[in-house]
Formats: sequence, structure tokens, C-alpha cells
Amino acid sequence: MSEEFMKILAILKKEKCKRIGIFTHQNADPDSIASAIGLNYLLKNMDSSYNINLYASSMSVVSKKLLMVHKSKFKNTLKEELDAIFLCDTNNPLQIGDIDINPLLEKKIPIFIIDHHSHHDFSLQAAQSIILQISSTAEIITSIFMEKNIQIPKDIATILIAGIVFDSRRFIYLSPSTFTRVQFLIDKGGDYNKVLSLLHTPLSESEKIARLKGAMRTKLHREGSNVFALSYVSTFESSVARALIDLGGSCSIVIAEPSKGEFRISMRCRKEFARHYRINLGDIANKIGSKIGGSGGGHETAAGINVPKSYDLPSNKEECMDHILKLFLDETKKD
Ligand SMILES: [Mn+2]
Repeated sequence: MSEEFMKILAILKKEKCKRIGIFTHQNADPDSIASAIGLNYLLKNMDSSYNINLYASSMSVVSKKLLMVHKSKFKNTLKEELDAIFLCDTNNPLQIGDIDINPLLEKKIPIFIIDHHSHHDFSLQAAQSIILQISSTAEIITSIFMEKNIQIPKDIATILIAGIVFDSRRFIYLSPSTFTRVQFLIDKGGDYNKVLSLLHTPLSESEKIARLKGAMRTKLHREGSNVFALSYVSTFESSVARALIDLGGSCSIVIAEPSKGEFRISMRCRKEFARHYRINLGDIANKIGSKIGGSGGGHETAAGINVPKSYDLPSNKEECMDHILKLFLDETKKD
């Protein structure tokens, strides 16, 4: 990974890029925050003359807690002139949210991607990317620290552990080197116990209600031994989708209508389900997203789609669920 990182530095030098923006996905989670902070440190360590800004259009509650460990400013609007941009923990500019980077893309400045999500065609536009489908982007950043033997401050080590623990869902989704990398961070002073207490967030009342309502409205569809659980809520769709898998679903699809502007669809599945159909939910979300004028992406067993209201989803919720299920099944039945 450090080889690709050195290539990125070489391009920055050749193109004389000093003003750098690191962008992460909307509703930034601990992995995206940790990897953006880690990347910022790595770049500064290589060349202190870089002027780097971090951007996140919105941020989760846990991510805000991480910023108490290592203070970093994430901007939610873009006002600066930039010479190069990084997409960190996303490979799709539509996932950046409300920050409009299109003017930058039109300028054809170098784009770099450091990410672990399933393939999106935008990554073909990157001058250089480091994309590995491992458990977290924080792991990619950690391995660059390891390979380049760069000193890592304790607070950044702690934040990177938080990114890994969060995205691996407390070591359920592992890469072959996850434990080695976490051990490295602990050896550098990263505080695992602090991470556990930072990431511990009891469910809010509204999330509990969303989960229970989501469970009550669940519609089942069976395909052989696989059970699809479909539901709808106004928000907390990913929490509901996870809960439906815990309840026994093989695959869950939860539709939310959080705002006037868009729908969001969250999908989860069991590993055996993904293997059975030889699918990656992230790819399916990407395909359905582009089919319905939105954008989607994710991983093998967890994915999401944002759908603009301009796409006419059936207003009847039952029909809407059937419609999305049909789009999903069409994708699983290809080839
Ligand atoms: Mn991630």
C-alpha cells in the first residue's frame, strides 16, 4: 500500500499541489473520520508545507465523540481553492452529500481515492487510488504508517483503532491482518479501552421506536430457504435493517423517507446469503441506484442507496417494498 501512497506523493509534487482537500462520505462514521485524520497526519508528515482541509457534510454522534480525542476541524462547506482532492472512505462523489465538488471535478485537478467499498466507476477517474475490499479504511491508513515506519501519535492511534473496531463491527468482519494492525496501534499507545467506551452509545428512544415499528411493519418474502424481510421507517433505516437480520432475516431491505428531497434504502444480509447468490450488496446497491437515478454502494453484506424524489417510487408503502424487492431480485438473477 505504501507504494501507491508514494505514487500519490509523487503526483502531488509533480503537479505542484499544495492546497489539498480530504473529503469523506455524508453522515461520516468513525472509520471515515479516523481515516481522514490519519491521512491528514501522514501527508503533513511527508511535507509540512501542505495546506490541508478536511470536509464532511454531516457527521454521526459517535464520530463527534472521536473528535474529542483528537481535535480536528471538518468543514461542511467548500469555500477554499484546492489543487488536489482525496476521497477517503468513499469512491463515489455523490456520497459526499451537500458539499458540491463538481466545480473541482471540472477543473480536472488530481483526484485520489483511499477506500474499501465495492467498485464504483468513478474510481476510474482517479489519478491514483488505494482501494482494497478489507474491513475498514482505517486499516489501509494504519498499514501505510506501518510500512513507512512513521511515528504515530497516541491519540491518532486510538482514533484509528476506533475506526477499525467500528467498521469491523467489533471484529466480526475481519481482514487477514486486522489483528496485526490493531496490535501495532496498541503498541504505539492506542487506547483500546477508551475506544470501547467511546463507541458505546445506548440506543436513543427514537431509534428503539424505529426498530420496533420497523419490525411491526415487516413484510416477508421467501426464496427457498432465504427469507427477505422488508420494511419502512422514517429514519434509522440502517439500524432497523440490522435488527431484522438479528431477528432471523437472510436479507433485509428498509426504505426511509427522511426528507422531502430523497428516499434512502438500507440493505443488510447474512454472509451465507451473499455467498449463496454470489453477490455483493454494494454492487447491487450501485446498480439499483443508477437504474433509479440515485446512487448506491457499500460492502458484501451492508449497503445503502440514496434515491432522489424525482424518481417516482410507488407512494403506497406495500407497493414500494414490492418494487424495490423486484429490482433486487432482478439483480440476483442476472447471469
Ligand atoms: Mn468505512
